[in-house]
Amino acid sequence: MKFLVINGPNLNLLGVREPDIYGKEDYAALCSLINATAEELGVSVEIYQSNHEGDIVDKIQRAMGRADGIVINPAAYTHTSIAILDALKAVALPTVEVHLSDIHSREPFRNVSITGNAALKIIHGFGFKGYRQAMIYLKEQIEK
Ligand code: CA2
Repeated sequence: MKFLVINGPNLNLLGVREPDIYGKEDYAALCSLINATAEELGVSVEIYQSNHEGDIVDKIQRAMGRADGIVINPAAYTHTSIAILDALKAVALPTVEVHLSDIHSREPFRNVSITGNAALKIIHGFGFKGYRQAMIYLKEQIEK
């Protein structure tokens, strides 16, 4: 089973600023957790990060026939990107959306997830651990 984990804009800056919201650990630590979870679950994983909407759309399109499921944190594009939503719907791969912070208890513009309309589930507010939860849930759904 192969998972694609996609991280959107500015997540590469983790650990640099806003530790009160996103935690103190850096992006490399997040990738380590994702890789360790993949090993624990016996799945293979590709991790992709981009600051560019179109690149994320291209990556989702290329996942068709190559990945069994997607975990995505579209970051700020969560709240704006119909293009990413359409790409996720087009490839129709089981998808779980994850957010480090609790998007419902922040600014009103973060309360709505456009991309989440293509997700089986949205996990938010659990920090890095949310990625592990997302991968476990995704595997369960694919095996169903
Ligand atoms: O909580 C999340 O995971 C978010 O997807 C993170 C996005 C934000 O726009 C979403 O509303 C919620 C922002 C990621 C930016 O990460 C930074 C990390 C360090 C310093 C600055 C930004």
